[in-house]
Amino acid sequence: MRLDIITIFPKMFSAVLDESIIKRAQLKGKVKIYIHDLRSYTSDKHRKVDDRPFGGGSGMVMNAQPIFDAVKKIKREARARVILLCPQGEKLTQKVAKRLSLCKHLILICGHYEGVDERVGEHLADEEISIGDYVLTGGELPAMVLTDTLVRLLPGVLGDKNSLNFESFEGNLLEYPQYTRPADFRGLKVPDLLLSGDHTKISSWRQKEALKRTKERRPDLLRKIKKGDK
Ligand code: 9D3
Repeated sequence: MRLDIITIFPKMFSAVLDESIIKRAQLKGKVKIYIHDLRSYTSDKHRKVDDRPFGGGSGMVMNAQPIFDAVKKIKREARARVILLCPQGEKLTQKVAKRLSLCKHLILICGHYEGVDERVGEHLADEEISIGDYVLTGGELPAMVLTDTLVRLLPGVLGDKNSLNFESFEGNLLEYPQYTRPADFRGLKVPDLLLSGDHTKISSWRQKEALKRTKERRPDLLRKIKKGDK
């Protein structure tokens, strides 16, 4: 997979993308990630990338020109699906991530300020994605969240743990409680059953706990399972 990310804050990305699993995925050649500074595409002599909204109102709106030109230049090298990260987009779910993880090449556009000129969403982006119903200061963190969830789905990035069966289960039930050593931490004990070595019992305990937690904390997920959603 190739990812091109267009942003006015290119420095924000290295702390996330150059560490841990995403770093390893890049080194293994599973994903190529290119960060593009939007300012280098502006035709404005002061390198401006935003302006006041037509019709008035507070805040600034990002200009269409540098974004259109950046995408055009990137697409000259290879065709790609263009995604605008914005609060009005389709909410990112594991299902959306799986669909996008099948794309060979994505261009991610990070908005900032009060928003992006509507013509970007209407005439340039193939789709718009939000990461949830809360207000951020820009699309950079959402682009990193999307990148993270896509990269871990690419074949060969995680181990064989990453099977589709396992993932569809994981997507709709919360995980069972996990413990590691010591078995007694300052008087707080690990359930005896987990120390028993009886894997049949352990497995059914985990299933029961996962279901119990999901009922308590995320009943919406159980309704989804009943409807056959993934
Ligand atoms: C004035 C109305 N605001 C919309 C709720 C304007 C606005 C707020 C924040 C416009 C852009 C932003 C910056 N956020 C994003 O670009 C963004 C975002 C988000 O704020 N929440 C969840 N997902 C995303 S994806 C991009």
